[in-house]
Amino acid sequence: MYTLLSGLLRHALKKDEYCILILGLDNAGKTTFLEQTKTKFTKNYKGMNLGKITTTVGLNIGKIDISGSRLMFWDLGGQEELQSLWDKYFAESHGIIYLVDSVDVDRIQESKQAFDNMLRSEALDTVPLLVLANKQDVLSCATVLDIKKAFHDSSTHIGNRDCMIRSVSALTGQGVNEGIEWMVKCVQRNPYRPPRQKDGA
Ligand SMILES: Nc1nc2c(ncn2[C@@H]2O[C@H](COP(=O)(O)OP(=O)(O)OP(=O)(O)O)[C@@H](O)[C@H]2O)c(=O)[nH]1
Ligand SMILES: [Mg+2]
Repeated sequence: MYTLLSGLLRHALKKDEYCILILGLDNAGKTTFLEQTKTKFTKNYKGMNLGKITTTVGLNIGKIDISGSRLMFWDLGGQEELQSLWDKYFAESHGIIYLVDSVDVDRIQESKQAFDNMLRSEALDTVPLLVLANKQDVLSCATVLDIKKAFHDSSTHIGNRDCMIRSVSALTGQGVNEGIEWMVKCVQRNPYRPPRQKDGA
């Protein structure tokens, strides 16, 4: 009886867990986005000062619970020499959040190139993609439409997976909730990448 009850309890406490990679060039705002996400979705979370985040050399990990699921985030460093490490994480990922620095218009093509390289990996087939035009709090930034145009011919690699581009400010938090809520719906309905089962604690 005890074994049955404890087994049922363990089952009830299990959570579907999805791994979301946060990618983009260095300085795009990935770590700021992760910290903002944790702040918004974790009660009483006291994270680091968003204005004091420095470049990521390895990776940052974070988790939130949302809509009955757990999202595990892996925020990888975006510097050129670190981009070759991204594909080590592709096979285990359920979703990609790709940040573009809308202020640094000189690097938008470089960002598109890194995006296309990433999409060439078959390990990412069927994985939902959320492209975020970040730093929209800065008046002089490129608009979502500008970024859409710049990334237009990448659509040939996208196929029929869920894909969305939207504006965000990781610093002020504008658009962060909507982006995360979109992503959780996509990973939950994607039949090709079932979740991992983890203890809910
Ligand atoms: N104005 C503005 N600045 C931002 C925003 N998001 C990030 N930043 C700034 O951009 C700089 C880089 O942010 P990070 O979060 O470290 O960027 P990253 O993509 O993690 O960079 P790497 O770790 O080097 O790959 C920091 O000075 C942030 O404060 C934003 O939405 N608006
Ligand atoms: Mg970083």
